[in-house]
Amino acid sequence: MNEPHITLWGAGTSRTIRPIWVAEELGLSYALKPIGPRTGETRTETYTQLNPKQKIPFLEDGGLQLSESFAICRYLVNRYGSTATIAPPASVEEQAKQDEWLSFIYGELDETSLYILRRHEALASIYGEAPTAIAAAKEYFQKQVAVADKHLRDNQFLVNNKFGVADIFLTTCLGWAESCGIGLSDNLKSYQKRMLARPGYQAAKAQNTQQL
Ligand SMILES: N[C@@H](CCC(=O)N[C@@H](CS)C(=O)NCC(=O)O)C(=O)O
Repeated sequence: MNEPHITLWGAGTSRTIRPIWVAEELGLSYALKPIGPRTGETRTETYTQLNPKQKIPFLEDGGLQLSESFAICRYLVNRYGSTATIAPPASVEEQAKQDEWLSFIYGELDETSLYILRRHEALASIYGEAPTAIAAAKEYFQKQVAVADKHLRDNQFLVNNKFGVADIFLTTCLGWAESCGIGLSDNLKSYQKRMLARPGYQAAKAQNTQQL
């Protein structure tokens, strides 16, 4: 197989680490362009031509150009995954169960809870103060994450008891939640500890926090 020619754009956030973590777990060689949010780097003419959304993360792989952390991670595993690393879903049903978790985590934990918190707490100077929305988002996060918590009482991982993209999304949301002052249950903390101990995560963290 030819050496992949992958470029990942974006570093420094809970979303940018997702594709980096997948790439590290898969043992891919990739070039990282560690541009950061709100630095102006996502708004340059060159980057805007690549990604008119002016957002990170972003992937280039040969002729493929892809935005959205969910789509990038899913693509990398389906394209380069193996049973030795992260296996692509073995069946349509397994893909469906993974998508169920991913949609849930991305929709309910990331966008509906944590991103609301971020916009109206740390980024309130841009998006406005909204104390009621902040309190509701914290409560909503706890209600939703309880579903994953319950599942993880009987399972090591989210899907089919093997590590996958859904675990990467949940783990990044748990860390993000903690940084917003949301407490986690002991069960979620022990799951998080196992995920963060993975060499793939450690390598990704070093890449994601490199000097911009
Ligand atoms: N739905 C997108 C969200 C991407 C996103 O909002 N990224 C933020 C950083 S975490 C960003 O690029 N902000 C750009 C900016 O504000 O300059 C994804 O999951 O990739």
